Amino acid sequence: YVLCCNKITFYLVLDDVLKGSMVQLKNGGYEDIVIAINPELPEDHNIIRNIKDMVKEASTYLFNATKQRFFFKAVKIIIPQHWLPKSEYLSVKTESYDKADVIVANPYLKYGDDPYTLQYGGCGEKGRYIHFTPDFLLNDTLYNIYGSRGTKVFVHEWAHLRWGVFDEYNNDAPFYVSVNSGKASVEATRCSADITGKYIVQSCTGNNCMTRECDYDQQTKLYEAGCKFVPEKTQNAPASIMYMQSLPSVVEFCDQSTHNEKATNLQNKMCNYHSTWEVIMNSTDFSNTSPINSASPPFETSFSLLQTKDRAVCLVLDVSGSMAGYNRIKHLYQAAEIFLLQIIEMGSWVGIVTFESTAQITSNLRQIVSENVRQDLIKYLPKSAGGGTNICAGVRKGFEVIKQKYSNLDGSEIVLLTDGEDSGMSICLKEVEDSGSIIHTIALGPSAAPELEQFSDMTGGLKFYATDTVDSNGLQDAFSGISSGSGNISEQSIQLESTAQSVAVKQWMNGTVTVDSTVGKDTFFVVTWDRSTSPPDILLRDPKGKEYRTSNFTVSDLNLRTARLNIAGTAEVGDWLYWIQNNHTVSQVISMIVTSRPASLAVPPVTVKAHMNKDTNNFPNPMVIYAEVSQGFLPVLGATVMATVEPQTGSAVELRLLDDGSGADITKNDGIYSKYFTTFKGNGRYNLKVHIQGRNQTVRLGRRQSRALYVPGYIENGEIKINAPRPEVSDDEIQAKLGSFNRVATGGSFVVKNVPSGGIIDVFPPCKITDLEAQFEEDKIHLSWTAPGNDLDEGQADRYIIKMSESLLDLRNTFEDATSVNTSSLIPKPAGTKESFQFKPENVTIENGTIIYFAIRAIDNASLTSEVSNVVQAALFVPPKESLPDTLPTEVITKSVPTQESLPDTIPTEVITNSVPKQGSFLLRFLLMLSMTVSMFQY
Ligand SMILES: [Ca+2]
Ligand SMILES: [Ca+2]
Repeated sequence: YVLCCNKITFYLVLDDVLKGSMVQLKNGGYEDIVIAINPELPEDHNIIRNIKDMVKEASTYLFNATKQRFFFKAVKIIIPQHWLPKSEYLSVKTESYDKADVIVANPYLKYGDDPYTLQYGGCGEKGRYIHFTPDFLLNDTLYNIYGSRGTKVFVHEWAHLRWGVFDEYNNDAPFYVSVNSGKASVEATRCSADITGKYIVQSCTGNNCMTRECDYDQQTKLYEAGCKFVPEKTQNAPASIMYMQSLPSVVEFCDQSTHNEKATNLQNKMCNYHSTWEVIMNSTDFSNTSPINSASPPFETSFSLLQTKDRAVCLVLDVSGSMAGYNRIKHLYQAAEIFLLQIIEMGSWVGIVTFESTAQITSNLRQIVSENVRQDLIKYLPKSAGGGTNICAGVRKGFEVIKQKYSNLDGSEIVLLTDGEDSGMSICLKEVEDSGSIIHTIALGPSAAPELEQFSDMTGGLKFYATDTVDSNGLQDAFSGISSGSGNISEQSIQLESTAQSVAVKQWMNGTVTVDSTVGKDTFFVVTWDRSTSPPDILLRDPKGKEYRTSNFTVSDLNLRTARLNIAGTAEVGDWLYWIQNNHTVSQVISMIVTSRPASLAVPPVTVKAHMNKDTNNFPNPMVIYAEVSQGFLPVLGATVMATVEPQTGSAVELRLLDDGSGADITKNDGIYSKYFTTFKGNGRYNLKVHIQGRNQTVRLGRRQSRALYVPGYIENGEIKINAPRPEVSDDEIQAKLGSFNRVATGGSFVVKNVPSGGIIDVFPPCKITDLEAQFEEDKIHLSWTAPGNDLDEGQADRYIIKMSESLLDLRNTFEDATSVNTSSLIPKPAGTKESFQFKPENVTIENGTIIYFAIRAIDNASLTSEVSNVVQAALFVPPKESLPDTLPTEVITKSVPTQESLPDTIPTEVITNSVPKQGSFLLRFLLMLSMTVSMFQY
């Protein structure tokens, strides 16, 4: 481990390709940026016009902010299918709403129009998407709040998305104590520290608002609640875009010279107290380009408008001889039947092709307009296997089927399943890449062609891998994961359960599936078994006690071993209990799969997206598993999220993902559940599946991070102009009554390389501690943090090293040289446990203005050491008496109100008290020192 860090070192190896995104960087110009308009938005061409204006303006601003290096060259805008067609609209090819870089959509609960970027990787890792509301794009009065859309906001969000930098403000820790030449002061969390302004609190009665300077809070020793840093509108500080993008003078990112490493913000915490510009300079975008010698971008941004059309899918299914083994052809039938009967959306077009040495069309393209069409289609699913494997023949035949309806392949989808190798696969790679069709691949068993995923990678398709292990439901889950990427969530099928187990003779498989109020239409319970020719004994009981038995289930063909129950109307909300008995003469695997669709257009369903941090991993890099649980863009908190990672060989690994802001999880309570994955069982394909369970009272909704700063107001020519407060939703709304719910989601497949054969030695150190906190307790320091493990966030570390220093950067740069804290009595707890450690710092005189920084590392039993933790500050600060503003002049001002629907009439009243103890007597002063809760930060 290299300790000294004059250059930025990142633990996680960065992805070359943003997941899903197809953005390309050529000679400094970003091309193929996809901005998608949500299919539910009504037709409004001002949205398109304003997107164009925004990106064009942003291009010049970005060009200058990056010192003539980057600009926006070409953008595609996806237009909803229901908007009236126009001749200038091209058709969507491999682009989709789900993979878009920027989405324009209404939130489910309206709580303002803060633009944000969904970002949950580490420093320097790309984000998922930028979300703008239509109001943000249409309402020009919001300029006062966020600054101009193009020149300010889009670049702020792009930096989150593309370069993985973080906000330099912090609504949760807006102030910190700073000492300059022995004098302590409370400062606003900002970058650069050169930005000037005043600390103002406002209170309003009706439309009359009073402002005054902020008091100190005697508890926190910082400014009182409600206090805002209000900047001077006119000033000289050019940085930073990641702090207050709206300030007119701001045209740069904070760099090494302007960076404020003391600010208690996410940028410092996540990026080791490095500036945003240093992180951008460390990106592959930066190293792959050179500055452009011109005063403005060499090209104006060009736009193409793409309109979505009906979904058209062709199943291209391998029926070669090897498909006869391991019951593969039967499992394929069971899984494809689920796709045709339960998953594919109404109105879509579907065809079926089978292939071995040659390919055959078994069903022409047909539109799903009724249950009858679905039932018809399953008759054409293959039931027998034989022959060789010619993947290209299959894909070409699939293209032929699509062309029965469409003149080109643009936007169509192929679901390509194979279990075999095919040396001739490469001959159609180029053809596939240029086709305009999206290829989803399903690799079945250990011998499926290793090149298969190239088809998905080239066309933006999904990738799945299923083993022959019967009780993992791999194929069913793969087919269930192929729902439309159109963003039309109200039509999509949602998987509530997928579980299987081996059941001994006469034994039972019991379980509960919760149907929540956001789903319930088109609900199917599917039971499969793998040996007997008659179904097991099924008893299913709905929440009202109504019972369904085997005889209520439909069994179309006993050889295919599937029993299916479709619940009429909307399924009862609540717990559905099932008992299934194996009545066969030997044990067999029984599975239960439940799918449903949203109950209504008005309420978005709870959805889950799961994925790994990358598709291909080289050992010994660790991987991270993510599950994003949300309802209409709002994060769903408090769910139990279990991930199952199944390798090509060896048994599956189960892990619990957490949203606790420690280990791999960068933000607590953002609905992104994360965990490191290090249990590599060899090379080859792996698949990921997550089970999510929400229980009563544990689920609530939170806010998004990585937003553009909502400016509280400005000081203009000495006059304080406060903006209307940002709209807040009430606690009642935020604590949405979701009740209980169940979800299952597949996270697709990934490939692991370079795992050494034989025994694996320990290569994983404990993970970096990111939530260290410090507190003064009398004359002692109290530190707390979440324990890392032996291997990142798994297991148990061996010991800790804690260091202290009066310099933050010394701790970061030369941790080993700093003063040690005696940790001999400190024994690490298991990963994920809260640690607490108290000690009396030696040789330190603690007086007003004393700041001590702390950092920690963990070491495992193989002497592997974690990275240096976040650096925390313990500051002793007695607020200056003379600044207590008993008699400050107050001024009455008029609110400059942005037109937002849900603005409250009055600002929530802050309780403002001046209960500062007088600092007269020595005794009182002494007590005050002792009781000082020293300001503490986790940044
Ligand atoms: Ca999280
Ligand atoms: Ca280890």
